Amino acid sequence: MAPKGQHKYSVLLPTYNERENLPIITWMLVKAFKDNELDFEIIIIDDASPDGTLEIAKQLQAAFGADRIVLRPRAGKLGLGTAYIHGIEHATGDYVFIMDADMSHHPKFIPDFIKKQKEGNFDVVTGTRYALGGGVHGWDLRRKLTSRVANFLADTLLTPGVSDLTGSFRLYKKPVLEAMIRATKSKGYVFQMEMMVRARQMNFTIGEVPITFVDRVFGESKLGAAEIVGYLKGLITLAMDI
Ligand SMILES: Nc1nc2c(ncn2[C@@H]2O[C@H](COP(=O)(O)OP(=O)(O)O)[C@@H](O)[C@H]2O)c(=O)[nH]1
Ligand SMILES: *[C@@H]1O[C@H](CO)[C@@H](O)[C@H](O)[C@H]1NC(C)=O
Ligand SMILES: [Mg+2]
Repeated sequence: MAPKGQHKYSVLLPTYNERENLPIITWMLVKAFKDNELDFEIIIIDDASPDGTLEIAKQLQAAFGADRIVLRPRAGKLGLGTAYIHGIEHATGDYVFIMDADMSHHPKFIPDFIKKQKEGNFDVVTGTRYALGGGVHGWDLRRKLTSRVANFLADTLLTPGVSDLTGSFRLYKKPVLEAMIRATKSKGYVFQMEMMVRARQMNFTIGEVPITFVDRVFGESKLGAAEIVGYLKGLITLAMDI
């Protein structure tokens, strides 16, 4: 158990059809926190995945305890933005990690985020694939281009002062995340990006750590043509709004 007076970290883990990935990422997260003697909880927000992810989540809760694994399921696929809002409502940590459940965001970087946050008492620490030695592995050319173009467009239109705007592996002070969420209007894939734009507008301090992003091994990406069109629409709306 973590020593008294220490911080507590809540991890928001949105899942949609992640039954193969969820046990691995959960186990690695538990290990990362325990090895570093940190207090934590993992909040799984499953959107009624047809592959039975929630059943797996319940088994993990039985194995690791209800204080460590918190289940916040919803009745349908309602999207990522609202999943974070739903998840944080019951978070008990004073710091919050947001990451993907598909192993693209590796729990081994958790201590790097925490170290960086402490270094500058940053409000937000963001993982970056595009600076400081970060990288992307396992993506085909099309996916790499999509990501680069999305980042370039966002960077040019929004000038947020963060090098990896479309990435989503981040650590927040909980009240800061709540304030950012309150200021954010979009709901889909643009949500994370708008949050960073709002963070800058509110003068929150942002630290960056290099991460490597590895493409998912199990399951499929939920980023299809509809999401890309939605992203572009959201980006333009956001650019006109700031
Ligand atoms: N709860 C919930 N999770 C989602 C939804 N869409 C995607 N996810 C999860 O969000 C994370 C990122 O999704 P992913 O498909 O890997 O996006 P990509 O990495 O951009 O291809 C994964 O953990 C997904 O399971 C959704 O509508 N609801
Ligand atoms: C952020 O900082 C700028 C420059 O110092 C200042 O003009 C602005 O009012 C600040 N914004 C907020 C929300 O504090
Ligand atoms: Mg993914």
